[in-house]
Amino acid sequence: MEKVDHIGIAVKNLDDSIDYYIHTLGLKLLGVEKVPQQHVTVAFLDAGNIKLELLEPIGNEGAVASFLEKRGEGVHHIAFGVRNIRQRMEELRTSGVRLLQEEPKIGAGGAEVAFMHPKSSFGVLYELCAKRSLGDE
Ligand code: CMX
Repeated sequence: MEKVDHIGIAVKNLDDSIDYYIHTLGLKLLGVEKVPQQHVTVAFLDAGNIKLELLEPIGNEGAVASFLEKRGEGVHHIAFGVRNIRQRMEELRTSGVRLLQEEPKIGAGGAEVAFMHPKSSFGVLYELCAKRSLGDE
């Protein structure tokens, strides 16, 4: 893994939480984007060395809606930036890590993403995230 790229935080209301992060905590809003493939609208905030990704569910389907229903608002996942996502997925699979998909999916910003099941990662939902600008080697 290269580094932690962002921390995903599930929220019920994006506008209310953005207001808190910008005006109370003083972070800078980088952008807001709908990611229908993941059933979420996301907002990225600049937190210095990493970003925070606020995740508001679109409708009642999808992982974030289910998370909010069962566990309430809070930290949802940690995303590692990787260069060659397919190679990392294969290495993790070989090491016995349970991945949630065979192939990467498209996430926010057009990045290729894949998730590791929290049950094989000591209770943490980890994401692998390959930005287009990093490219696959
Ligand atoms: N972090 C840690 N543990 C989690 C979790 C999370 N975010 N979400 C679920 N779990 C745990 C649950 O607590 C539960 O544990 P117990 O059995 O001990 O109670 C177990 O995982 C199964 O959870 P569940 O509520 O039954 O939920 P599902 O199995 O339906 O889904 C998961 C869990 C991880 C497979 C699903 O959330 C998933 O596929 N996530 C990947 C995609 C995703 O999260 N997309 C949203 C982000 C998109 C983006 O960043 O753009």
